[in-house]
Amino acid sequence: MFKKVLIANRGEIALRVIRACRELGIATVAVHSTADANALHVRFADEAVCIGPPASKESYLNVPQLLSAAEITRADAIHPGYGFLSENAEFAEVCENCKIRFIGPRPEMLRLMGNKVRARQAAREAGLPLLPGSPGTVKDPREAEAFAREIGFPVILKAAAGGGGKGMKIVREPGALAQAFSTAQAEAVASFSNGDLYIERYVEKPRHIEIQIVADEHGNIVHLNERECSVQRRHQKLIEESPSPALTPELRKRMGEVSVNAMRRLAYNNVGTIEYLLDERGEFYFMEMNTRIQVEHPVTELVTGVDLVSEQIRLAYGEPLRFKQEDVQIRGHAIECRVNAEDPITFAPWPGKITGYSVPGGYGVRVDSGAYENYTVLPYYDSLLSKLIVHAEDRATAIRRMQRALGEYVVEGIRTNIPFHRAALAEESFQEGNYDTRFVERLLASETGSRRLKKAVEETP
Ligand code: MV4
Repeated sequence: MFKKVLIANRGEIALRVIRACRELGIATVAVHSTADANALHVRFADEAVCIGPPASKESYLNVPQLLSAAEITRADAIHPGYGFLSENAEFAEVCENCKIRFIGPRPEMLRLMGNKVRARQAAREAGLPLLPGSPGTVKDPREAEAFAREIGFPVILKAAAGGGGKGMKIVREPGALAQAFSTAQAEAVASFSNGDLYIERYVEKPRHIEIQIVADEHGNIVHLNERECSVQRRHQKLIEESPSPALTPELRKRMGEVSVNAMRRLAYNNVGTIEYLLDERGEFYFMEMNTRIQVEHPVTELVTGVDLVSEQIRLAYGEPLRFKQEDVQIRGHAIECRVNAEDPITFAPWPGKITGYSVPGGYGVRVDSGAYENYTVLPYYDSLLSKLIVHAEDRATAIRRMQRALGEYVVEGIRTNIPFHRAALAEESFQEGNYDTRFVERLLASETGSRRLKKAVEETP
């Protein structure tokens, strides 16, 4: 097994990786910016190296600094966590060239899935269902219009280098195509320095369902069922759950099987997630693939009993998967609420010092967080403060447990979105499991939703 792993990340995911390493008997190296000197991942790791000033570009994204830190500490592997360099093919390549194992898929897999047009082509060749759309990039509005007439309106223009909704434009009629094309292209150039666009049929009220994959270096591939991630705002997930209330056992089996078959054809390795859109008719379509451990991995861990981070590290070392598809079962239900340091109504980031802090606990409650009393939430990084995850025998019990846990959570000195989560869990559509990607938008626009949210803000001490 690896002797020493450097964690090229911060916050709760750095802690999560350190914990897995400790249980595997692997020494750990934390890296941190000057602003993160007091962070928990720095304290919990065996060693820590300061890699630069607060700005991510100069620290957590600073490849030469990270490699120097790995070399002086003699780390034999780097775990990138999520975000930052986790899906950066060049970084993964540089690690391998320096004889440091990158804990993740091979660089070419990161490169393939990083380009949404190439990923879409690879997915089709691997047998995954796609929405009708352009087979490659569309050069100009004229070509886009030709495809749109073939597909039928509404259509959506997406950036080849995109993901996360940037450079995306919905087009409802032929007359709006030219303008949408130039706006999407300009956005894509500004965000990714790549203006390539492709076009697809637009699905009005999709659910976001993703399948978790684990694959070893010996051709064994298993799926760990789905996560339902439809509760999002501006492409930021807020609540995830597993299993999805939208899937029948038959659909779950089918989505799992086509995903595994596709990953076999691509010779995928390590952990990964295939994102699908599920339409109102129960048809699913490949959207994109994430080649990293994801924020919401704990819901899968709780219902399958698989320690995904530990498994990921073993897989990167070359160990075979220790279970088969038949061994994977669904035990109960898990829900995750992302607790962000932000205003619960405007969603504006709210960094600052946490003056009072008490975390929920008890049966079936897990909190993954780098926060503690007197910790200062920094303005330089994302606003995720904590992941509150519950596990119960069924969905109704899990919802009640989450409501109980949210009620126990005390965070003083800053604002958090805990009141938003209380309002969301109280929604009938959430409780019935009858929601889609427009859920948050509807909650905020509705009389009962906004009233509940205001009340939850007042009731949160
Ligand atoms: C779509 C779509 C509807 N139809 N594609 C959003 C982010 C990017 N990964 C893809 N996204 C979407 N693609 C077609 N053909 C709707 C979305 C979408 C969405 C998807 C998943 C979760 C939340 C979403 C919120 C708005 C739009």
